[in-house]
Amino acid sequence: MTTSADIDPADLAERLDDAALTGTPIPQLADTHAVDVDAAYRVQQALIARRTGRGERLVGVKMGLTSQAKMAQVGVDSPILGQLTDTTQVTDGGSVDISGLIHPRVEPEIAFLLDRPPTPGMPFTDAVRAVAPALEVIDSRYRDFTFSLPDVIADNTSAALFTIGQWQPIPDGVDNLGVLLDIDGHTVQTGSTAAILGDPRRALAAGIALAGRHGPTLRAGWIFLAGAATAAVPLTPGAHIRATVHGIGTAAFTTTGGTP
Ligand code: OOG
Ligand code: MG
Repeated sequence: MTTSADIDPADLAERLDDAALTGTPIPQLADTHAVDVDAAYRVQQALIARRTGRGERLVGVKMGLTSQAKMAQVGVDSPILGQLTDTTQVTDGGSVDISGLIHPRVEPEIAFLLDRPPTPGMPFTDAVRAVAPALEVIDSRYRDFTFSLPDVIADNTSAALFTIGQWQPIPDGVDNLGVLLDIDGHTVQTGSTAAILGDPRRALAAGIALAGRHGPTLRAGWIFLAGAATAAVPLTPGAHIRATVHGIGTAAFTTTGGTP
């Protein structure tokens, strides 16, 4: 077992990157490396550096594990921050081939559009220009979708794909909006934005704090995903997926591809 002082973030990032590129799951890093939370964010940064080096562009960040439903599903109980790139955004109403993914799941979310680089304590309506319903596809690069807190941070919080619905003006309240996840017209998950740390504005505050400590620097125009309000559901090819956030609208895509 190594200690977190002598792990090589670039080496661990390469393992995770290869797993994603080849669609081949890997053992947890924590099985062989004593990666703590700080070191795990360094691995995530090295992973994103590999991807931006290939031409991907950062377009935002995402919170993970901000609801009890999500924490219980994966057995990790601490909010985490991941990064979103342009090539992983699926157009609202579009279709996406998921055959390269390992064991994808989909979850309904609420997204914020950052109006300026947010700072701790900045009023929500100063930091955020618009809100939108969103879908996130997560795909752990670890075998059996099983991981520790540092593992999932290093793996860019299982981020795979995301879709943002139409941006809307900030409604009077964002803290108790009904959330639905529909697959092929059947509602498979129901929840409320209240499940997201009691109020998704707290997810923004938590994200600002995590970004301040571990990076990246948040920018005007970036997307901020607040984290799923419900548990995630396995994603299969040939499915029509829709998230509804009451009072805000819907976000949807269709999957194609062979069995993942
Ligand atoms: C970790 C990512 C969690 C969310 O919205 O809670 C996440 C995972 O569940 O694999 O994106
Ligand atoms: Mg998510």
